[in-house]
Amino acid sequence: PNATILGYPRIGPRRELKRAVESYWAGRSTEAELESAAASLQDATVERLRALGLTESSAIPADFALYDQVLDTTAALGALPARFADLAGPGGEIGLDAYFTLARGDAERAPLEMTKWFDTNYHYLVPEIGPETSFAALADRLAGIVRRHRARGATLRPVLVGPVTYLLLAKAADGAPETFRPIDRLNDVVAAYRGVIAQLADAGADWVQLDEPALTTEHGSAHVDDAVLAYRELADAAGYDAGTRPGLFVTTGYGTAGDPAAPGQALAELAAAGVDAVHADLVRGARPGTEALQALGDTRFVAGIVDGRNVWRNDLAASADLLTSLEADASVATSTSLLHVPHDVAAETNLPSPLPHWLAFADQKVSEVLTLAAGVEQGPNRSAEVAAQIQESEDAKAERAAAEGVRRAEVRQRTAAITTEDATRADAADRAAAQAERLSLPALPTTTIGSFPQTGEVRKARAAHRAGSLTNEEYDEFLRAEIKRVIDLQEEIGLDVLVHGEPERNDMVQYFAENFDGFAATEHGWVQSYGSRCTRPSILWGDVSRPEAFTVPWIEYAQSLTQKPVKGMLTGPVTILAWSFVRNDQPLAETANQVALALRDEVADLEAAGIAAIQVDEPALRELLPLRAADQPAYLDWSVNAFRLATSSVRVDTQIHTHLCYSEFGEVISGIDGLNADVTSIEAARSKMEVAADLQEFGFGRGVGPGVYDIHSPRVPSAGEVEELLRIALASVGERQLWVNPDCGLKTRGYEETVASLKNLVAATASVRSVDLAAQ
Ligand code: THG
Ligand code: ZN
Repeated sequence: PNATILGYPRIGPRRELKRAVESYWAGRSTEAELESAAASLQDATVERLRALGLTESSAIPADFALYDQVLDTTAALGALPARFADLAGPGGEIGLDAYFTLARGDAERAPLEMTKWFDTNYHYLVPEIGPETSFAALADRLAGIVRRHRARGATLRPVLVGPVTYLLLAKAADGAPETFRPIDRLNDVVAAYRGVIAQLADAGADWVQLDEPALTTEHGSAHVDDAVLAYRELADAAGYDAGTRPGLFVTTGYGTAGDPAAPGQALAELAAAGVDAVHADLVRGARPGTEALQALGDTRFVAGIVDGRNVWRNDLAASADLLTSLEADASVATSTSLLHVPHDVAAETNLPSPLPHWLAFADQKVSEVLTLAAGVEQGPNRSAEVAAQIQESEDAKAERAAAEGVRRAEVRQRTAAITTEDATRADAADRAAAQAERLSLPALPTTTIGSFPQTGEVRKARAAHRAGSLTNEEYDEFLRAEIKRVIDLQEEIGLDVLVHGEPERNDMVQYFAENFDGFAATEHGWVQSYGSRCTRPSILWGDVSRPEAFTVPWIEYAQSLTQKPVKGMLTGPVTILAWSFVRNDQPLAETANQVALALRDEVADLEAAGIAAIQVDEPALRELLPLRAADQPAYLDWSVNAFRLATSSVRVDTQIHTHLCYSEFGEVISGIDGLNADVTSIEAARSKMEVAADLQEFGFGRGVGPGVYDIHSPRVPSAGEVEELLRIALASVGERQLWVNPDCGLKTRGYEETVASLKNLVAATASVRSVDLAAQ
């Protein structure tokens, strides 16, 4: 087709899929009811996309995972890890319940590991591949979807994760030899893909889309040769019944495939291997060279020019110029799947005007793709309709550039005046000494990350307040009672540094966006984060500032209830950017500095209110790390500096804490060190405290709290287990450096397991203090 999208939001305009799936999990609906709800949503999606103009055959992707597209590919290949072998159906197939067990685990087994999808806030389920993993062509579900829509008059284009990306995203199964790499299984997996493609052809697919975004990463770009081997094999007509091989469409979203110094070369190689259409991301990736485009021959070039990851209206005039400059016969598409954006701007009735005019969510992006494709086809003699669309995009751009709030002199003056001094604190040793005196904490201080369980009661009160049935005063009173309960509970458990529990916050980023100028919140702008879980990212559209202190009253109140220190709790600038839709009209570094200064104001007010410890979380520091090593130092420079800018105004005896999630923190350890926090808590329990050795090797000098229990599971760790982890940590981290805390916030946990776990944490610490530390 001349115009297409790589994928569309799956969750539904009113999160229909989330509701259907969660209701099935809860036993409130049957498998047939779930399938019927999923089918209705698919039908509505196909109807919507046709109404928007995607009417050509195969223009609509069949991308309808119930949980995750990588898990769907695992299912289509029957690649069941040995630890789940009993779940296989009689033909080796992965049925619906097996599929959800892989995603969510069961009483005996942890689920497949979940990890970030490239540099996005989407998370996929990691395939576990070993030398013995069996692969087969088991794409009945996807084939059934294609067949059902064929019967309804639509030929869809089924989507799979491509074989090279599938294996590069996999991890080696437990027990695989040390030297084994999942990509070693390429030949076997390709054989199964051939079978899958044949099944899809049999169901009526003319085209199959194979996503190969891993080719755009630092590591994956070294595997273009593997991709060429794989696609030569997949494209070979001899493997299929005569005339039945569908067109193969390979996409490379998120960056530049292969060698970034020779953009387009990898695409030309894939074309030479027999791939029928190749896609490049022209938003994040480099424009393919003219020679490479010419070398494509009969292979269709698909220009991914409409951003699949932001919410801004496309600059159609600039895009049309770029498409013209390619001097090639290109189809037009999105840069990535539209999975990362909400459905429809038109559903938003409360956005401040004129913001909606500047925005494009998934449905608007479909129209943009169609306009650009029509423009390409028409060449210099544009139709009045295309010309009008381009004019409207120009008008919106001009309106946005001049709009009140987009550029505010007082904010600009402040960022322009930032000095190195502003991001510099006193010597770490002086800070440690002053803070020890002010806080007088025991050795191995115990604390938590910040949030306490968000009970149904808390959520109900928030909803009632939003709906207006709970007055501001009543809501305030409720929150204070909740804070008092959490403080009393921590006193009783015997923790050393307390938190207020964050009952007033919905999401740790949304709450800040709501209290800063320059952000807008959507009503229906949900985006899938993993499985049925969604977030509603705020839109950072203007210059950012903080009109008034907003966390201070809660923290001050909490501190008034106890003699022990209560931590002030803030979300860091990088995480606020990573989990919002950020303006695209200036460098991210500039926006980060504005957010940092807004936070700096809150930090100053917390300190002035007498708060002695302030935590600024940066769980997403690793998330925005560029996919290419060459781009990473510049990123770490501005991101780390923004954190320091937010936190460096404080006195020598005010203790700055930070928290980072995710275990792959080794990749950014120098960045973490650069944050220059006095205390850093990190995830560590699941990796059996391996991070302690990393910290020692790096020479990490300040306070550190490697998590001693995994909050992602309701399991209560015994005091003995926690003691053991603390002893491992003490072997690498000095006793004056070590803090004791769980892996992450407790928001998603229940009270019962939380209290039991924290009591064990405190008991274990007491025992290590009296046995190990006293012995020295
Ligand atoms: N906030 C935001 N992004 C995130 C996280 C977060 N990304 C990474 C990490 N945490 C894991 N992601 C999630 C995303 C959503 C939820 C939990 C973890 C979640 N969502 C509720 C749901 O879908 O039912 C809705 C929450 C709400 O009402 O706001 O529980 O913490 N931005
Ligand atoms: Zn965390």
